[in-house]
Parts: sequence; structure tokens; C-alpha cells
Amino acid sequence: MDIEGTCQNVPIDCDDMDPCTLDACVAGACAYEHTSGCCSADADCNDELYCNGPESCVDSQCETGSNPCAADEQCDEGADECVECLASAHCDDGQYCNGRETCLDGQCQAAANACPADKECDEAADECVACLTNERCDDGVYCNGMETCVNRACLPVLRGLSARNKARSA
Ligand SMILES: [Ca+2]
Ligand SMILES: [Ca+2]
Ligand SMILES: [Ca+2]
Repeated sequence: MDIEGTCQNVPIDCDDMDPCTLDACVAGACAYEHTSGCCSADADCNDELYCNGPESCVDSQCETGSNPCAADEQCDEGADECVECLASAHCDDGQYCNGRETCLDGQCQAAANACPADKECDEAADECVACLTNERCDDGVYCNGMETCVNRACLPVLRGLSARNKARSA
């Protein structure tokens, strides 16, 4: 902005001693324009946001703050606080068999087992299956032979096969 007008040669100084204003003489009057980003106190820089940290005024310039939360915390902008979680996804421990963790009031909650009592959990496959081992298939009855777990399903003893095996091992 050009400095011109009737006060140009008047010995009135438009300097307001404020480093954050651009002082000018416009149409015979002093005009001050605030310099954007300029500050004289930390409070001038406050953007009212908690989660980006407290802003500060350094050498008349606003400096941004940083996330006030620890690396394993989430920032709740609404409550102005650091919490363990904001959504259940933040609580996922990567384990399938211990169930899906949930977030309640900023705290992670453990889950119930992923599988019902009559199933075994295959962590590698993220699946509930009838069995992983032969022991799981044991029906407790000795005389019908040892049940087996094949492809994660319990197979009853095949009498013919059992007899053949017996014959072979005899
Ligand atoms: Ca802030
Ligand atoms: Ca889990
Ligand atoms: Ca049996």
C-alpha cells in the first residue's frame, strides 16, 4: 500500500510500537493492518484445538504445537484428553481367538473367546473349527476306537479300516 495523502508530510508518526501491525498513513489517517501470523503472546496463537498441542509465540511468530498424546494414545478432541482408544479398531490386539476387543469410554475392553465351547480356535486360520487334534475328537468310548481329526473335522472310527489296521499291525 502506498503511503500517501495529506498526512504524508505531517510529523505525526503512525508507529504504534506494535510489531504485529503494519503501520500506514492512508487518506490522512493512520491505518494499521495486522500482520497475519504475528503475535505478542502465546494466547494470540491459540487455535482452540487441543489435539494439535499448545501453540506458542516465538519472536513474534506463532509456532504450532505438537500432539499432546503419547504414541500409544489417541486424542479425544471433544474431551480435550488423551485416551487409550476412540474406536474398537484401536484395541485390536491382532489375535483372533481371544475375540474382538472393543473400546468403551476411551478404554479397551477384552473380549470373549471367538469360538463357542464346543469348537476349537485355529489362530493361524482365524477360524473356529471342530478340532485341531485327535484328542479333541475322543468321545470317551474306548470300544469304538480312537476318533481322528481330519481336515479340522472329527471322523468316527471306520470299523473296516480299524480292523484292517489291527490286522496289519498284528
Ligand atoms: Ca492448539
Ligand atoms: Ca483379539
Ligand atoms: Ca472312541
